[in-house]
Amino acid sequence: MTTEIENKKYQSILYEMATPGVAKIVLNRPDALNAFDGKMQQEVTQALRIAKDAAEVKVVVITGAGRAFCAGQDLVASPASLTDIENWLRTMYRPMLQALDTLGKPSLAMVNGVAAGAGMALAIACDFRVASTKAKFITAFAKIGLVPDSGMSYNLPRLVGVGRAQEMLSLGRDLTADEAINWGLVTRVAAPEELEARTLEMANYLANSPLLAYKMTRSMLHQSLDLSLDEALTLEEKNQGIAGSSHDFHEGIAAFQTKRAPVFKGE
Ligand code: LHQ
Repeated sequence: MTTEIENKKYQSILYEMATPGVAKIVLNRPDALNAFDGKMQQEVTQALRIAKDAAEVKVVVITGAGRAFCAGQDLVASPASLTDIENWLRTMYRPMLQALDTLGKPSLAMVNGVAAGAGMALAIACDFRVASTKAKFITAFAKIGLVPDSGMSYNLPRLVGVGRAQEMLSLGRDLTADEAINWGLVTRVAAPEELEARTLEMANYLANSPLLAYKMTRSMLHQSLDLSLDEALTLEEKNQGIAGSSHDFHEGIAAFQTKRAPVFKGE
């Protein structure tokens, strides 16, 4: 497998196959709570692009090494990030967020500990989040005089609503895992020792699901808030036409009629 060869190129992450079909990206600067040092954003971007093109990868899981998921921008080791933030965001974060958005495969954040600032932004840019009971969600930006970035102003209100997003961003409201699940910010909460198993359970379910339909569904949901009902109905008709002529639809019908489990191909 290419995994070991790839790992030699990485300094701030690990990239490996967790199970057949499921690639895992580990943010790997545990001494700095996996804070983004520039290199890390570039390596995550690179790993996401590799995962996108790899036929054997159906789902991507992102997690952190050690006790944290990610503490956001490294506020010590990357002076350039503090002198020209606009350029830093454009060159370091934008490619990573766009690589995630155009992955074309389900992404899961396995939130093992604190997710702060751009680290929380990365977690909420993933399609799903499984959080350890030790996880904490901290927007952090306002505490250092900043506005939300890395897609947080876009993704947070979509997940929790504008009022709650405002509360987290402007009133410094941090969330525990239990609060996050009540707010709809995470999909599942697991004990730390069960986190990986619960995450892989969900990842494996997705890996065996009709991934063409997944991809179109995700795109439809992302567009939905900006469409009129008429436009949404048109998009549904068009995409259902495509899904309805897919291998997976015919397989789904055949499996139902013969009372067996479907075997989807994502085609
Ligand atoms: C860190 C960091 C860190 C370096 C912990 N950097 N070392 C984009 C573009 C450009 C500019 C700015 O921002 C952005 C987007 C953003 O992400 S803004 C938000 C940046 N992040 C933060 O403001 C969070 C800062 N960290 C914290 O508030 C705390 O560390 C949290 C709440 C995450 C965890 O607290 P504790 O569990 O109490 O851990 P700790 O504070 O003791 O940290 C452990 C170590 O990790 C410590 O180092 P040390 O050598 O003393 O053991 C920290 O300095 C280091 N660390 N976050 N972002």
